[in-house]
Amino acid sequence: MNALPLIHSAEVAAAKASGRPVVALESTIITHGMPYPQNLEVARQVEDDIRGVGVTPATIAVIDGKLHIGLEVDQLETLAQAKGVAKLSRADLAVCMATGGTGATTVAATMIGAERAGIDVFATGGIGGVHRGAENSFDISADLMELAQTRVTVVAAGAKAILDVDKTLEVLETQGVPVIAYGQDSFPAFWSTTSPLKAPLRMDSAEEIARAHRMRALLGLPGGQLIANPIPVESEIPAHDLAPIIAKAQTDADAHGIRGKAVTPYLLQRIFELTEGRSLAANIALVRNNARLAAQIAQALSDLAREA
Ligand code: PSU
Ligand code: MN
Repeated sequence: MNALPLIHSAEVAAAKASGRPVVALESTIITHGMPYPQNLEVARQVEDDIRGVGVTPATIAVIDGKLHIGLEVDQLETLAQAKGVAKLSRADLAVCMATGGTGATTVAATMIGAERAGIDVFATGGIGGVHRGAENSFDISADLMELAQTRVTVVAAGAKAILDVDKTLEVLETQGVPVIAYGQDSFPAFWSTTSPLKAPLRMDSAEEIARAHRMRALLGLPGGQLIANPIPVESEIPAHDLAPIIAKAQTDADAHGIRGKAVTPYLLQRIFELTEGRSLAANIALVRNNARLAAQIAQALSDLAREA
């Protein structure tokens, strides 16, 4: 076993063979981010949104020890219904694969898979970040350090208010990660188009973002870019509606002693329950919006490569 056990779906293999652009998608959002059956519907819809731009989607996951770049229809269905699937970040990926396990990839692990498969762009909902109270818990997502070392452009809707957004931006700055708001100055706040914080950088087109991605590579800089794409305004939920719900979810997590990698899935699940699905509709809208932008960036990168 000297080769990395990496399997492309038929669709991704065909796209790569003919040099067509591919966008990576994570699988933790399916197994730990949304309830069944909406998770499956959304996963399929998001793949179709990418195909609608003429780009190929590659949902990434580990199945029976193999790193899958793109899932077949039955594999996606099985994963969406599976219970107790492992959540894999940078720390867990190799152990899961070496032991023949099955797991869903977080932003960090999906970036690693995408880079190994030669995929430059990845769409998700929200990234992990610095949790509230991190000065005591030290709970800082490995996603932030991954953005600093793995060369993938990640499109997300900013950071959820379950995180300390100020501290998350500070860590990204320290790590040298470009945080680029798309089409506005404000750093978007996941369910809301804007936050009180200004994003460090702004770009207004997929082409500019593609050029910046390429320029980082030409400079020999490791690491990716975080594109903060605001939720479509018609789908947003005002921050003040969610603030008490997030506070309650956090109190419940503390009361139940939720720690480590269980924290983010617990908070997401609790917020779905407490909003009775309202957060889910917004979540779906923003993930689809991110998928479309990611596909445009992947297309622009592919056009740039052809020019050069
Ligand atoms: N934030 C969301 N939705 C998600 C996640 C985060 O709004 O689904 C998932 C992503 O897979 C992300 C992971 O990479 O949680 C972060 O987990 P942790 O905080 O344990 O690093
Ligand atoms: Mn954590």
